[in-house]
Amino acid sequence: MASWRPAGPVQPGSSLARHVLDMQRASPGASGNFTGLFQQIALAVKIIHSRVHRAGLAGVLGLTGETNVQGEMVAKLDQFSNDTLVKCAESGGHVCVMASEEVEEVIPVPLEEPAGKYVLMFDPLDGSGNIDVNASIGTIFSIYKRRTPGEGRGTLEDCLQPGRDLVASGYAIYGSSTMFVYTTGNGVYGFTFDPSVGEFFLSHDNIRIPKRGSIYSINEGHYHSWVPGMRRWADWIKKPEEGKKAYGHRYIGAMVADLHRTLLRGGVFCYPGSEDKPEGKLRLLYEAAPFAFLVEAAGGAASDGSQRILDVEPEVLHQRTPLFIGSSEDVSDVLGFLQET
Ligand code: P6P
Repeated sequence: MASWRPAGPVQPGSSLARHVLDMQRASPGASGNFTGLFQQIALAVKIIHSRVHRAGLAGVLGLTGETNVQGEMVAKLDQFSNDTLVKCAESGGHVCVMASEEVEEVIPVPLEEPAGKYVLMFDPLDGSGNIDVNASIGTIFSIYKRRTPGEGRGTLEDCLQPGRDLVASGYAIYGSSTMFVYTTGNGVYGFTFDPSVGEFFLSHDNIRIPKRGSIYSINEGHYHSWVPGMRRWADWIKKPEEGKKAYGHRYIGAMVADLHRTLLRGGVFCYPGSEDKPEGKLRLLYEAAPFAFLVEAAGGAASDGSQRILDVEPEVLHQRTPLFIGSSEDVSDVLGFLQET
């Protein structure tokens, strides 16, 4: 089983705001900008939480009639979540540029706002296909330091950074309760939202992923499109053998939910490429890299099938990548099958 210390009783010292402040104090040279940006992200998540939890009543279900850069129909809640994150983070001088899975180009900071030293990228509402069936969905974010010199507006170059240069990443999951999970690379911490107080409180202290789990998570419906090594692994993982139990299968269809379970319980999540789409479906900058940073910080592994996700150098903003992520031994098993001749 995964290990994390259940936090003690709710108290001011266990709030997300305080935890981030302590993290910032522990990092030499960190400025208040980091804490300020985190508080803006947390505010956006609280607003999205509020809308998600009354989506069925607030007329935000359904589609806007537009399609996003991925060619996917944009749900009203996707659009609302995207706009909320932009509006919360664009002021205060913490970021120099933003980018969103929902928006084709980089999102500039308004000219009337000062440009900061961080880059914020996000998938505002991941798994939005689950909205109308009341299944878990989530928000994923990444924070980098700007790469371009000076203090002006950031550019595409500031966004195209490998995951190993992340300053922080995290996600919110809007499920039976809303949780906020983040890392700065030094431990992974989970906070549960208390709507009666309007704050997140530490509930999962220093999450560690087991070296091996007992659940595999993949959309078996794509089985016949996979490369042979992927099909051999999928056949092997569910077959009991001497010294190896058959793994259980779980697949929620929203990466945040599947990876939250994987982080807490162990096991492996795979979204491989296929013969006609070798790069797969998931986005490197908005989904794979932030989760790879989290899972590696919890002691796990994340690969694109041939290299660490965190070492992949992005060339375009909406680059896709195959993803194999979770317990280190389970990820290693998948790579073994993929690399067999
Ligand atoms: P499929 C949601 O649309 C998403 O981007 C991820 O959150 C999820 O893991 C994946 O796509 C699901 O894709 O092909 O299994 O429906």
